[in-house]
Amino acid sequence: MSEIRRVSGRRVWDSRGRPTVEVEVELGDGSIGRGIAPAGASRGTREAIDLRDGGARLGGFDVQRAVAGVNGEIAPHLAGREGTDQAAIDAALVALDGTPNKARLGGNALVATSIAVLHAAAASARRPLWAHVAAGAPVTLPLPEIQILGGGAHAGRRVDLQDFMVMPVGARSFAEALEMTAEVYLAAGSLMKAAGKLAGVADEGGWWPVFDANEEALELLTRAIGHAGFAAGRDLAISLDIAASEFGAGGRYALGLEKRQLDTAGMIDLLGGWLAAYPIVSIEDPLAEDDEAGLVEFTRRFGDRCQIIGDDYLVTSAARVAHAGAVGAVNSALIKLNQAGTVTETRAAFEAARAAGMSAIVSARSGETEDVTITHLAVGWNAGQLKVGSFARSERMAKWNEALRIEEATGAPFAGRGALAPRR
Ligand code: 2PG
Ligand code: MG
Repeated sequence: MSEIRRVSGRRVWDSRGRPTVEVEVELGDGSIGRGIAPAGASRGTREAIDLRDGGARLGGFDVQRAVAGVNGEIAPHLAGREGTDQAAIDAALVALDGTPNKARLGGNALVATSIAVLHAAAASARRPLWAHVAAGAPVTLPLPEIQILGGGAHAGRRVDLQDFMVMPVGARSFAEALEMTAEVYLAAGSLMKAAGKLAGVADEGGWWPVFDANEEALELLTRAIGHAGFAAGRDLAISLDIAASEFGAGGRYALGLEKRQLDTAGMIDLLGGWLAAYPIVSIEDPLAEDDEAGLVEFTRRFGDRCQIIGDDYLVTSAARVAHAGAVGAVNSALIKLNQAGTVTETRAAFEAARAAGMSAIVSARSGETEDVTITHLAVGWNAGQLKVGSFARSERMAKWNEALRIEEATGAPFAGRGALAPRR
């Protein structure tokens, strides 16, 4: 009775006010699941491609064709199939699309469908999603990575770097981690306001800074941790997403804010200087996705003391994660559902990271919704880390708050500092 009875797609709206795809799946036993596709702004070139209508209307972002594909092609293709066999459903979706990057039906249509099927199966088993995906294995509450300042493509490129985040490494529980972060978020906002450096909030809810140099953000963040009454490094540490593919290619990096160009060696030295001067425990995409030699060199020099995450470079691909592990390009993998396009492929990338000895961070996108699936995956897969954006706006807070509920319901341990790479 858990065969798929109904699949329906509709257009809903994301946190940037752009159209996105929602899919609802109903099984024969009446269980219903729902999934909504998120959307990135700084994307890796090898990600699954969202199907957008283009043209002048709605900035070209409309998804009528993707929704039509759900209702016209995906629904009849999945009807009658076993809804609890996620791997078979996802394989059927990939085969139906037929392209290597999901461009025909759209990564947005596929990922929303795949998530909806997963939720329906959990409902059919009468289990919360985290428990359904854990399948009896031990779980932990993830160490959160929370944005305080937003930059890069999420804030009009006012600073070059994209995410200035904190990780509450001294917290003993997820609840305490959020409370500590709330103090730092407030402190950062008031320090920036007092200094005349606050321009609003960026796409993921972090403060939008008016700085003259990228390093000012690091100084401010370190000061905000202290101002909130914490020890920088011991209680809360800094995590950066450089998103270097946004301003670098072919071994050249153009820092627009500081009006200077660096080569790969210059970027590595710049970041190495920051690692020495600030309590940084994690750096994502320190070099561009096409700069594998640079990533290998960066990891060789700093991988023994800092988590080095691949996002644009790995694009949640099991094959790319395995390759990166073999060449030593990063020691951690960002895991995003819509980069891969289905739950099964996302899980495979996560398992590849584990097999390569890397840490893993389940991550949201800059365009999000009330969908809280990633919180459940981070807990249920025992990923250890979760990246959702800032500590404001309900598409972010919904995901943090869901983890509070899971922590209360399970009493599961908090992953804490031990979740970070390098794994010892
Ligand atoms: C990233 C994400 C989240 P986007 O680069 O890690 O910050 O951004 O969804 O725009 O790719
Ligand atoms: Mg990133």
